[in-house]
Amino acid sequence: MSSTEPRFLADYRPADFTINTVNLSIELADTSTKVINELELVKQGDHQQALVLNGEHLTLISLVLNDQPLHAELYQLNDTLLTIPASSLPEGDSFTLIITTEINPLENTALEGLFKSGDAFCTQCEAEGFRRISYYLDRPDVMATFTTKVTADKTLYPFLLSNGNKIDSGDLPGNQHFVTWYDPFPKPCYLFALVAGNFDLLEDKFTTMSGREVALEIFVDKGNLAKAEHAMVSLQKSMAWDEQTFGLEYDLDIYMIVAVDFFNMGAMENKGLNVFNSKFVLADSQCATDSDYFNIEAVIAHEYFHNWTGNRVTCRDWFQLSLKEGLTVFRDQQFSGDMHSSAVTRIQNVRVLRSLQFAEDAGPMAHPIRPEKVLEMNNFYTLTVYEKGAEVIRMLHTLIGVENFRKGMDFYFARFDGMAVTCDDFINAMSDASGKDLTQFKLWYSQYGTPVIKVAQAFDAATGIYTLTLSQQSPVTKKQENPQALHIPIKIELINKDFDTNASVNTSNLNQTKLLELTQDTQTWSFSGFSQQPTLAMLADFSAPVKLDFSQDETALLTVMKNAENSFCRWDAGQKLLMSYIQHLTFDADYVISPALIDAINSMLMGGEDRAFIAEQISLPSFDEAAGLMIDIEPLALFDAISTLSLFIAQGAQQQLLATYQACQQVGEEDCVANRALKNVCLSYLSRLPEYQYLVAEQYQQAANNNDITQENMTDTLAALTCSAKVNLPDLSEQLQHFENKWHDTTLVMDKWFAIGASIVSDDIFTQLNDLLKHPQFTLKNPNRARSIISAFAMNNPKYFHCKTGKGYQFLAQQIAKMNEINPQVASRLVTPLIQYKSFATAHQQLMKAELITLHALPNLSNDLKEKLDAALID
Ligand code: B3K
Ligand code: ZN
Repeated sequence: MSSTEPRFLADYRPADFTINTVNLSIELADTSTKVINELELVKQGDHQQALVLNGEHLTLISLVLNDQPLHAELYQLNDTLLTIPASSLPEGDSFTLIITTEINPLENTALEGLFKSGDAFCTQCEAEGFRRISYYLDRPDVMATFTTKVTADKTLYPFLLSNGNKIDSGDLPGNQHFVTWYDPFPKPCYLFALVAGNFDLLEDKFTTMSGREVALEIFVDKGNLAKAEHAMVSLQKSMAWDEQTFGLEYDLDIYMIVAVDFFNMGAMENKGLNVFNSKFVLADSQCATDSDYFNIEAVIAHEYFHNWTGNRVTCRDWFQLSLKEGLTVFRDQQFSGDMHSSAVTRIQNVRVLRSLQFAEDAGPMAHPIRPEKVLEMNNFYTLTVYEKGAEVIRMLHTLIGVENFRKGMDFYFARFDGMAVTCDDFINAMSDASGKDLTQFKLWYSQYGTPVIKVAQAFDAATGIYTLTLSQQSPVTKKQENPQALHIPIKIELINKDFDTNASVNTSNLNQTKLLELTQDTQTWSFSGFSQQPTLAMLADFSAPVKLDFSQDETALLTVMKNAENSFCRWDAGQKLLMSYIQHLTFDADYVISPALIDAINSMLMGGEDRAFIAEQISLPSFDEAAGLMIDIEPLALFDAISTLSLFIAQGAQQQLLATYQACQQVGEEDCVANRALKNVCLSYLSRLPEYQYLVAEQYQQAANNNDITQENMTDTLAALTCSAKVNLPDLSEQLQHFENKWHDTTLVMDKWFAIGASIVSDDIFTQLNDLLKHPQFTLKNPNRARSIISAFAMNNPKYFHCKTGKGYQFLAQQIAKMNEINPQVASRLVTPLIQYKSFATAHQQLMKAELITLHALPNLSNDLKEKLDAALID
């Protein structure tokens, strides 16, 4: 339907017309919803351009221009545009246009625009979904005030919601009723929302720092009220945090969140009316895991923070997406770090970056955080724009310091409130606030790929001078022939203690922490006062999203693990050590692992760190994290290497793993999340040894099948089930049966059940997958459910996804082909593991590529998939 021509950042032009006010009247009906859209338009400047409005999947009923019907010969209509030539427009700069259209929400399985989620109506307009509701200037720099009247059946849809404040409501004949909303803040149409349904409502309030009372309302499916408490508390915490940290206060009298089951992504920050995937709202300890709780809090915060970074100040065009997303992810990460352990939060963010974003940045869809060419905008809600975008903001924060950063935020809002701006505008505000020249820093917005930093060290014993030389290289490719040196903050720690003797090697007897600013291709720094060579801990706090070309021997890594003050460096050194074994074992399955590793694991387990941190320390790099550090990956050898290492640790450290498992079980409510995290990592090791597998069964019983229901816990249940599935333990099928019987009515928990089913490490997996697809509760129309089988298999079952027959790749491609017809956006996300085929060894590459070619030949190939397949299959 949409244009098949890409758009370019360089082609940005301001709009020829703008819209001041929008008066919408929407009469809801399943297959024929009527939309009356009254616009006040103003010509921008002196020109004779046509008015060109976007519109897709709309049935046009009528057009009225300045109160006169506009007849068909006076405009042009095609599948994506409504064009009113200048000759048909009235004299003068301002005019009104009333557009009446009809749409079919029930048929809308793409879940963009207005659609049905179960029995409720809801909308998703970002990026370009409003054009599926009415003809409009669907671009973020056109900002209007919206008045929205929603009409629907009173029994089926007692709640009729839209943005802003409720200004009118009433009953109508035929059991219909209406509510009218007015949003005083001008906004782009991507922030428009409408919801209609029959919900349970959780109400609370928040008093802002200036003393205004804001009504907080969370709408959930009937029967789920108790599960919304955590979301409500998270919202209140987010509101308080943004006031304390950035002085940002909420602006409307009401903040509403609606949880729906059918949603393409996590949530959406529509002004005053967030729509959420129910996965990021509903929780109680019986049915949600600790990471569900964490994620709910983070996503609630993220959407709330958008009210300022995104809504009050928005993007000039979609190429600037990271302006709001990178910044808002940075803000939610800081918030999570403040609410929980900042060290563990940072580690978890870095794991995501290294395992998924680095792969994206090395694959065919690699793009700068501000892309320059886009065919389907929805393809650019990426780990690069979000997570690397947040790293770029974090680097800025590191370079100018917390106070200047705050000052820069104040400048940004003072200058741009109510406007649609660019990433450069943001950086300029930061530069003005700090007095720092950020010209070179801006290259992070236009260059793509993960830079590699090469590290060289020298030590002169005679002078006690330690010299560090760093060189940077961004990828050189056809798309990026001559990458420039970036401005990279590199935090280092020079450790002055010997691992073995604990003797000081520095006259001051303190570790030295430095912030180096790498701005050239190669740069050297010298540090004096050492009696022997210090040990280098690179990239404290992971100060930049880069890869290191730096090999450190076991002794140096053990020194960093033990003596670095920076917790990230302590963790990272341990991961490097583990990774070096994984690498050796991938190339040589008989490689002999040093028993020193067991000592290291034992001392981590007995170390004084907090238990959530220890859990991160002893967790092996995931398949994807390890793959990200390799080339020509032999996936099966890598899978076996990780399994071998895991078994080696389980055997060698079993006593301490068991002791830790038991110790964590005995702790009460205090730090229960950290205790469960560590306990369950121990269990995953122990489950590899037959003599401890009874622990898995015991834990499942206690957590999922307990006489005392208050003792039941989803984190522990799922951890036990995951062990059963990974090791394919004999109890697995009984446990899965029990779980299904217990939870068949709870959608979100059944998603977990499907995901476990898809990740069983068993030669029967393809039969199992087909059975799951035929399960009465399976449907590709619900994105969570679709992902619970398809993504869970492709992401969590590497042994069979990469099996050498190619069946795993074929399974994924077949599901994508079906999904292309139902929901192109979800189909396009699912294709990620296949388009990264070039990182794998030749035999796998060929099998994956064959599937991509088949997909490329599909009839009705969506733009979403086409853009990725074209990129993947070029040359
Ligand atoms: N802004 C939305 C994402 C919209 C995705 C459109 N395909 C949610 C968020 O980032 O907060
Ligand atoms: Zn966002």
